[in-house]
Amino acid sequence: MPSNYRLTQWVQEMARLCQPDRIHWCDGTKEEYDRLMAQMVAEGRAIPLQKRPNSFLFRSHPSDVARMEDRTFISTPSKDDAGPTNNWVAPDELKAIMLRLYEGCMRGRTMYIIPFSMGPLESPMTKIGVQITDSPYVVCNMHIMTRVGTKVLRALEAGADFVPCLHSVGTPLAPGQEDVPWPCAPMEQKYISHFPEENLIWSYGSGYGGNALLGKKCFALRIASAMARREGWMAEHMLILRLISPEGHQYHIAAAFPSACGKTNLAMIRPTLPGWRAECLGDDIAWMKIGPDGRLYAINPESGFFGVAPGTSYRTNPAAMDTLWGNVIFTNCALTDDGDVWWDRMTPEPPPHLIDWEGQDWTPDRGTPAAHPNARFTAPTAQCPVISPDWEKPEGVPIDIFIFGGRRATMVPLVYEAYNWDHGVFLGATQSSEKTAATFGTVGVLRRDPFAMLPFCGYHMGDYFAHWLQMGDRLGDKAPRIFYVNWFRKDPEGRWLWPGYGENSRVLAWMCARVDGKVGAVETPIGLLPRPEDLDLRGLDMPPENLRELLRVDVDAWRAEIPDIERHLAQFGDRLPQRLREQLWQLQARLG
Ligand code: GTP
Ligand code: SPV
Ligand code: MN
Repeated sequence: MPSNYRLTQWVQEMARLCQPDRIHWCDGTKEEYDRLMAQMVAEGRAIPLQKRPNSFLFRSHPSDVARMEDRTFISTPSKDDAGPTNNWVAPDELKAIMLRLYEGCMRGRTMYIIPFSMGPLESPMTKIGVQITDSPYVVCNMHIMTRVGTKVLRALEAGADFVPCLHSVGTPLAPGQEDVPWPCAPMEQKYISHFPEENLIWSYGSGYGGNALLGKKCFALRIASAMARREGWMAEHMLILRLISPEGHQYHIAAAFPSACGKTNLAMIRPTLPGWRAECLGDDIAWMKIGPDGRLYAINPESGFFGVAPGTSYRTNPAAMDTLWGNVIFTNCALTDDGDVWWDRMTPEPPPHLIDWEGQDWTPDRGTPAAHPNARFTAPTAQCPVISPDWEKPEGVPIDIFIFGGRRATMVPLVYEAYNWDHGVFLGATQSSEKTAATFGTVGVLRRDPFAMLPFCGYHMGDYFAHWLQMGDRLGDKAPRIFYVNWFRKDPEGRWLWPGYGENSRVLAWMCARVDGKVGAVETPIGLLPRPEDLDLRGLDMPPENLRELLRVDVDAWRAEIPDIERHLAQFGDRLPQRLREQLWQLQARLG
């Protein structure tokens, strides 16, 4: 037990509350990981994969398959400070409800204490957390996703501050009671709660992903975004990528797309444009701070990928496929007869027989997905073959380009550039996307997801917009350029208009040429678009009418979109910055 008074007090208090049978302080070693995995295999919770070294398949309870936005709370003393886009319950009330749930919730189980750091310990941007959990699955995932262990404990002993993260699957065991493979609580007892003014996280009832791996969305986005606003930096739902031109020039790109809208794929892009190369720095979260030279520097606070499995293949994302050679935790993927995992579109043809994510026999004629649409892999970042040698650089990398985007089958062009920072912030603030399986609920419904942070902003979204404007003011002419993309346009038959994946490098190259002032752009009501000849499409077999459609600005459709944008912005009331209201008026004026 470490000699950090606040930490030992907190752990003792939580142990009295949750009443576990045992307490285990995690040291982050491979031995610890192996022991927990062996135990979970013996208990029938994990299936070791014959075909992949040190890799395991887990199947969750069918009710516990994704983040649960309805059960996620930002609990600030005043409802106003959580804003209209967050669920809110007063801290005292929420704590009273949750204390009743936590009481005795770890009976029959082990309480694991996980000291972890978000970011490399040497980085001035790094922050420390301590997660308490009763799920060994969560411990093993945290080993991969964060930096766990004694080094962090030493930092805590030296007095480092930490974010306390309490987690329980909410399924105590009576003496002699047999456990289930994936314990979790019923929906109405699930709570993913944040107390931003105390830098505190309490999660109860779910064992899945962002609900349970508290370093990720809960800490590195919701709590960190609130810290970042107070301290003048940024915590964003963004991948980080280094693109290298044939001349050897480096461009650093950070892109915010909503969940399951292409961050991991873009982060690991294999450019199809001859001579261009790319290195991955992060695939989900960026922490950014203004450096001594006035530019914006980004680090990736994570050390693993918690990636969407379906759709990942050697055709679409070879780097991800090669990352997954071993040391991987798979959740809700299908199992092949020879002891490997499979998911939809992994190979051109499905295997003739599988065990699906619910443990049932599956053959292609079943017509159901073999893996859950939100099936995921947890894999060490360091295993990515295109990881940048600078991915753990303490000071981060200087960002040149921000990209926003989403999944829009119609209307939104392939790419356009913002006229200026304020316009770029307006594009982020009005970002829209069709919903995916990453969050529990209906797939395909269009919604506004500002900066891809709708489920992740730990304070009032109107204040968050103001923070973006203020960061732009501080960055001045060193601010990154801002672009908007849509890889997901479809034709009336439902086929993709744009090939996507590696071919997206053609769009990125245009952005780099814009940054260098080497290429012009067409002024349109919505922003600056490339002319068809500005995109390098050599070697791409695409009908010219597709390109015309991808670069068309449908003024009538955009006019029809205005009332929705107005309604969206109106919900922020007097916390909507006037500068964004002016951007809306300017857009209306340009649309005529
Ligand atoms: P989170 O981990 O939930 O934050 O998701 P993400 O933003 O990292 O999304 P990811 O890269 O995992 O992509 C999600 C799905 O979109 C996968 O099935 C991908 O195959 C698919 N996808 C990604 N990029 C493209 C693209 O350029 N075109 C098309 N058509 N599909 C894409
Ligand atoms: C997302 O939904 O944006 C994810 C997956 O990255 S989870 O960690 O479950 O939130
Ligand atoms: Mn994400």
